[in-house]
Amino acid sequence: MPTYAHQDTPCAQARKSPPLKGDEGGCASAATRYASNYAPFQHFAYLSLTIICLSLPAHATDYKPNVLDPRYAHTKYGPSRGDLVQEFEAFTASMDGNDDDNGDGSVDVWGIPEWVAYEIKGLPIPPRKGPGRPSPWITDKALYRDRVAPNDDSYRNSGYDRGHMCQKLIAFRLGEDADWNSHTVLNAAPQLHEFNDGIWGDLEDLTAGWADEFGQVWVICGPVFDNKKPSKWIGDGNEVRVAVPDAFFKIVIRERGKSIEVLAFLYPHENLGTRRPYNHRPYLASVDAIETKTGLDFLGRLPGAEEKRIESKAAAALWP
Ligand SMILES: [Ca+2]
Ligand SMILES: [Ca+2]
Ligand SMILES: [Ca+2]
Ligand SMILES: [Ca+2]
Repeated sequence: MPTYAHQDTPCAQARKSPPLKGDEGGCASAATRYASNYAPFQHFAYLSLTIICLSLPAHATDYKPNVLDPRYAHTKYGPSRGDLVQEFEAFTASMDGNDDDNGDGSVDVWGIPEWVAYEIKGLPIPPRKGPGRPSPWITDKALYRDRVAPNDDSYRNSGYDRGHMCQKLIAFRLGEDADWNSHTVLNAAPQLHEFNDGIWGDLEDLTAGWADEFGQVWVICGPVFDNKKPSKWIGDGNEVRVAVPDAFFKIVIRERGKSIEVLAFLYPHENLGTRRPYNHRPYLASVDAIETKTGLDFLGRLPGAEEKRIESKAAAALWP
């Protein structure tokens, strides 16, 4: 089973992430606390903070408090490894790092998560609409400084949506702060608007509905690149480049007694229609196919024979 470090805030986690250089902070809330505790310096601190805030670029949206809920096991069904793993209340994200994903001997940095995993618990009255969203999207300051994560600038005017891997409304099930914190580039990948607002959004709604019907489901989703090598990028000038996926996968798991049932989907990143109802059946895939394309390993907690059996076949139909 994966053992991911727990932390209180994304900032704290960023400081712990081993591949990164030392982070001297960057949490505005910490600076604010400091200022209010030292009265003689308060005026000076306030002025300084004002100057700092005025000179901050437009990407300075900050996280809200990220309090992890121990009732959730977002990575219960994998993947069994992660790059730069950060836990959020509503999901766990693994940002792609400075590694060589396609094994060609040179480092590649995608600017997006390799996977995002989350548990969705069913609700008797699911939310239909969440609160307002931050603009611009949040970045991780340490990862941004190391040019591993983009900020919102890379997406702006790129022609692509900031596609949520864990949907805003699904995150909102855990509250307003969880909803807010879902607007992080660690939970985003460039998506065509027709794809994001179309078949991808429809599957998100279906997935939330399955959680309500079956009590809980687990989701793992992320990008797929042909030959594990991105061919399209966004990000101009000095902006951090962000790879545009060729396809997206989503694996949905539900528990039935001691076993599990799985629906695995693989969608080409295209306009697959803009009207409901969508036909998701042609995109059902085997977990094996997704593991081959991504190099990730899912469902590692199952006994070997069962893992093999479940992963080898695509489901014949969606759940009712
Ligand atoms: Ca990687
Ligand atoms: Ca990489
Ligand atoms: Ca490479
Ligand atoms: Ca597996």
